[in-house]
Amino acid sequence: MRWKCYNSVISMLADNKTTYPKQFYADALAGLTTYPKQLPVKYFYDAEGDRLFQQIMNCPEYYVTDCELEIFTQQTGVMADHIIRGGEPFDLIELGAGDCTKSRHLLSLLLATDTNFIYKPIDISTSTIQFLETTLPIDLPGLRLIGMNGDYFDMLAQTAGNGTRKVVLCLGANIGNMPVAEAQDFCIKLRSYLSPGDMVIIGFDLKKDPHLIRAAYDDEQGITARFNLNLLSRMNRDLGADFDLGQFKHYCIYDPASGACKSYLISLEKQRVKIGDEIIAFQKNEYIWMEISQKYDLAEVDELAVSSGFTPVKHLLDSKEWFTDAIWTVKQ
Ligand code: AVJ
Repeated sequence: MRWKCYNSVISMLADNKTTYPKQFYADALAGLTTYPKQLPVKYFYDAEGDRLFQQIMNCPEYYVTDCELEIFTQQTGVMADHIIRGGEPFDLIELGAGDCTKSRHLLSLLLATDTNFIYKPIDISTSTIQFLETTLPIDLPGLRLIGMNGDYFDMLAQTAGNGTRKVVLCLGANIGNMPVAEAQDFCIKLRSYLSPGDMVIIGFDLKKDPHLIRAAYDDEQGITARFNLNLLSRMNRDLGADFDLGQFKHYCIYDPASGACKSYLISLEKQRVKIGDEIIAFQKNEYIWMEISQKYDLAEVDELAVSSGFTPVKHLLDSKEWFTDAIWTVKQ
C-alpha cells in the first residue's frame, strides 16, 4: 500500500496552517540584512512549498525518500527487535511526523507484537496532527496515539520525565538541514530530554557519488529551483515584498570533502527589493544561501552520536547504501 498520497491531503488542509507572519518577517529581515544573505529553511513549507516538496520526492533524481522508505519496508523487523529489547513499555515519539509514511510500517509491526507503547507524533502543523489523530486509529486498529502539536523541544519537555522509556524517531534526513556543529547542538539538546536506556533512530543521507547528490538538488525539471523560488513568492505574498522571480536563479553545489550540499539563489542583476518597509540591495551575482543538506559517512554518524552523549548501536542501510537510519541509545 502507498501512503504518499496523504501528503497532498495534508497540504490542502494545511493552507494557512501555522503561519507566524511577525516572526517570519523578523527572521526574513534578519537573514536578508546579514552578510552573506540567508533565509531559514522552515519557511519553505507553506502549502505550495509542501506541494513542491511532494514533487521533489517523486522526481527521479531525488533518491533520499525512496532509500529510507526501503529501510522501513524491509528492515522494520530489526528495528523493532532493538526497540522491544528490554520489553518495558515505551513512548514512541516522532519528531516532525508529517503523514508518517515511513513510520506506519514500524507501527503496524509493533502492533502485531504484544508490545505496550504509545505513539506520540510531534508536528508543528496543527492540520497534520489532526489528520493523524483521525486517520491513524482507523488505519492501525489498536494504536494508542497522543498527537502533540508544537515545537519539538517544547513537546519533548512535556513528555520527558513521565517515567516511561522513550524511543525517538527523527527521520527524513531532516538533521541534514543543519551544519554539523548545529546538528551536534541539536543532538546534545535531544539527549538532555532523555534518560539512560532511551533510544533514538535518526536518518542520515550518506556521502556517495557527488554527481548523484548534485543531481538530486538540481533536478532536470527544475522542481528544486521552484521550491527555492517559492520562498521569494511567499515573502511577496505574506510580507509585502516585491521580489522579481525572474531576477534570481537557483544554483546548487555539493562538496565531497565536507559533505555539504548547498543551494543558493543568485541575483542576476544589481537590484533593490522591498520587504515590508525595508529595502534590501543586491549586487549583481550576490547570493542568498537557501539551504544546506549535509551528507555524512558512517564514521561521522558514530562520532556525532558519541560527541552528543549517545552510544551508536546499529546502522540500518538501504540496499544501495546511500542512506542510514542509525540506532543510538543513551549512554548509561
Ligand atoms: C527535507 C531536509 C530532507 O535536504 O534532502 C530536498 C529538503 N530540499 N530538496 C533534503 C530538500 C531540496 C530535504 N530534507
